[in-house]
Amino acid sequence: MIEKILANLEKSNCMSDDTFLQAVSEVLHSLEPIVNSDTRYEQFAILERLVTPDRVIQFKVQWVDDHNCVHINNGYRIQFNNSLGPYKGGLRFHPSVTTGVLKFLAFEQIFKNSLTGLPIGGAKGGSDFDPKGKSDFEIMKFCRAYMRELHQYIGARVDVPAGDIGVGNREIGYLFGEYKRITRNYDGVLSGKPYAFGGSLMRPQATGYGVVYFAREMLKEELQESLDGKVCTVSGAGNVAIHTIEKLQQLGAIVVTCSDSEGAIYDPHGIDLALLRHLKDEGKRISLAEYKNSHAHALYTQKSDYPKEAHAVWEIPCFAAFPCATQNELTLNDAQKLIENGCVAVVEGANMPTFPDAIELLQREGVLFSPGKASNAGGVAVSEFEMSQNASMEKWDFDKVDRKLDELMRQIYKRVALTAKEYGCERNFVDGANIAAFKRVAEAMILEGV
Ligand code: NDP
Ligand code: 2IT
Repeated sequence: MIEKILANLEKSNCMSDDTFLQAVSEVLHSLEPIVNSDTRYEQFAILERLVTPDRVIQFKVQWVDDHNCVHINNGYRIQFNNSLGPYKGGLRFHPSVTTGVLKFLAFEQIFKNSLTGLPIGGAKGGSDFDPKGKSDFEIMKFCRAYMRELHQYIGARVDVPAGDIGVGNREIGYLFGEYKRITRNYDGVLSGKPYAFGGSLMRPQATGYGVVYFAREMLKEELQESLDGKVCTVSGAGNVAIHTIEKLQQLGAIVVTCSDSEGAIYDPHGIDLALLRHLKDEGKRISLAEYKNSHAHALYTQKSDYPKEAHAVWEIPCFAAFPCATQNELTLNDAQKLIENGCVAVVEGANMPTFPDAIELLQREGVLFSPGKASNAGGVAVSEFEMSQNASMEKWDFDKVDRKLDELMRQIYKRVALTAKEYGCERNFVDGANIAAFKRVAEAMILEGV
């Protein structure tokens, strides 16, 4: 049955949907031990319905730059599944955005959101707009133009977008401003808002901190190990990477790498986070090569000097590795290097950063591997906390959000580990996550009828 569904999907999806097919294939194969355990799954066509988005919305975004030139971009929102709650998931502004990429992200989001145990469905959106090199005013004008279309499809109880690559606090602020101007509604229609108007404390930190809370729990339970004093490698230099590095450092780990789309830094003394923040502050996006100007001992490697299948970050010996940049950034070759160098855990901060053959190798060699849908769920969880605060007109303090996030990440780890054990695939956190998430969504889909 699984092979038939995949073959049908391949037939009906164009080549640009590669990442979507990759994500679906992983999930469906994980579900093999469970699909025949309940006759209702077939009766209600749960798998076929689960791999088909409820709605793929595409629209034109037209805006004017600082030199009065008119630009047109594609805007999207994919509402994949709302069985567990309002559609929920980020917006990505990056030139690589296509319906295929957003379908994979929205599909993954269904499972991630299910794992949180919170009432949120799965969605994703964005645009092929490239924020790089744009002025603050151009970003604002693009966000307003994007919201002129998007506002028709979202709502605090309908669909609640948030940030992702290229979309942070600043962009969400502009998007919210425009939503309010058009609709006059001051409700929690977006999460990740600036704190000044309805944002939650700790939302900026939540994904990265959550990744580390998950890693801490997994290492403690599986290996009786801690992160204190351990060398860790992180890829990326954006929101998720920076807050992963920050929390790792707070727990005593020595983080020696970071990277962006052009290159990687290896600093054996430990990444200077204040400098990294200075280089990558919203809008500035200065090249990481500049890191060396004040830290001559650090090594900068240009990405273009490397073959496609190798990444400088993953060649550095480490105890644990945290891919936090983008999809498909850790190859089989990289996994081999990590294993050779004695890495004991790979904890995904990004969405699907590890290639399937690399995951298989890591698992076979006994490296603990946590899929992003489990370990990066802290971001969307705190988004839901923000929705909760908005709905009740409350404001929670930092410690309360932090405590709830820590507790939620530990619960996700437990749910995933226990499910893996229950279905005979102990320590396979990919299968554990997919099965646990699926059971909750499938039950809701059955109960709500077709
Ligand atoms: P940011 O835009 O803040 O940072 C993205 C980072 O990844 C940048 O350093 C960027 O480098 C690098 N990057 C982006 N695209 C590529 C590429 N094609 N090749 C190499 N490097 C690339 O995004 P986030 O930190 O928010 O997101 C990072 C990952 O985490 C994504 O996979 C996202 O889906 C996931 N995620 C994000 C959450 C959130 O709350 N923000 C929640 C859960 C997951 P450069 O600046 O040079 O482009
Ligand atoms: O991938 C993700 O989980 C996000 N980009 C965050 C989604 C959200 O709604 O906070």
